[in-house]
Amino acid sequence: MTTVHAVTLREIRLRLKEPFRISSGETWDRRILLVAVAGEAAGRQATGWGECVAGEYPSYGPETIDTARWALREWLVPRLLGASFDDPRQVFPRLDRNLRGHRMAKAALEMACWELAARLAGEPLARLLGGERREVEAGISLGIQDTPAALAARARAALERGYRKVKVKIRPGADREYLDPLRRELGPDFPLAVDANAAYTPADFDRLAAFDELGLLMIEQPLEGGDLLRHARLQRRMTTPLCLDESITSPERAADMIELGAGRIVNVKPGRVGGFAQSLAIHDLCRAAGVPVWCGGMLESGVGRGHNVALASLPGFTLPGDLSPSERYWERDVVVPEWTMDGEGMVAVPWEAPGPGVEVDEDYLKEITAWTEEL
Ligand code: OSB
Ligand code: MG
Repeated sequence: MTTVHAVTLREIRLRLKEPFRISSGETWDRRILLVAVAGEAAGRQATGWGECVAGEYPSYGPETIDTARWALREWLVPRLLGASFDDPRQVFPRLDRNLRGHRMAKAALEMACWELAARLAGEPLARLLGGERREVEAGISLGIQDTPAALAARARAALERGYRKVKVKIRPGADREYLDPLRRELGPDFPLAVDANAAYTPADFDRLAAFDELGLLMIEQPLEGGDLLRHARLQRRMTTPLCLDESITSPERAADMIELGAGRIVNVKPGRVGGFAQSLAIHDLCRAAGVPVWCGGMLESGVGRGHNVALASLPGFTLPGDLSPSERYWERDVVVPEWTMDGEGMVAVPWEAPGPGVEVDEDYLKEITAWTEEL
């Protein structure tokens, strides 16, 4: 049994190596909310870390780092302080009962509890989650570039670095003019995906349907997150699989997607769905239905990346994840060792050390901390 003694919220500032542009806006200086949960089991003490994936503005989803801080301090952390659990699966229901939304805030706390439980048990996080793979395939997510030639050059460099998939951000006005030359650059067979972050509407259906000519691995979230009906209509017109990201906020939404035919692939981001228990439920139901899943990213620091890598080691994660190594994002990451990728686009899943297999560099963290709050 694990007992939670204290929770510390902390905001760090971490500048990306370069701005990341998607249809709804640009990010450069990341404000990242970290959660540290201190607890004990059988007389042993440990700390589990969690990372909240909410951004600064409510453009990807309704939460922000500031709403997450509020929700954690006022409602979520009080539900766990002094409480005990036998299994980290019990944490999400406790956070979710009569408390709607705020899934990114819930996820940060819940995943910290899983990490805590793994550290206290001396087990790798991947094993606690039911993972099997020793290494996971990585893809790169490329932001919208200034010119098609710049995008083609970035994609070629990624292919040469070993990445197993290239995903490019698109929006109306920056799609085919970028994608046609890109497909020629990468050749017809290289796994190429696009992500619109909900920038299209049914008025664009003819244009989107013609994307079938590009031989894409998938089209991620072309329409509004809440709009499963129109995704289903678009999917019926296309052979390219649609993949849903923003739409899938719970296992129930994943089941709806499958039943409605609103998509054929799910991007699982544990931070978006409320944590690991919810992610495992989505993984299990998609696997039972023969729907492939893969692990998405939210420009996480090494803390969140460790959780994503552990999750991606589950057997249903059959497509390369947005799991770039630390060097793709940061001059210096907050964990030791940093996350690396080999020349074949594989990221090793830590199976030797307890927890995520990396340690937070607390001295560096202090240097980049904007505030902390101990609860
Ligand atoms: O839609 O997958 C997305 C980053 C921020 C917000 C939304 C998304 C993304 C990414 C980044 O695609 C993937 C990564 O972390 O490398
Ligand atoms: Mg996406």
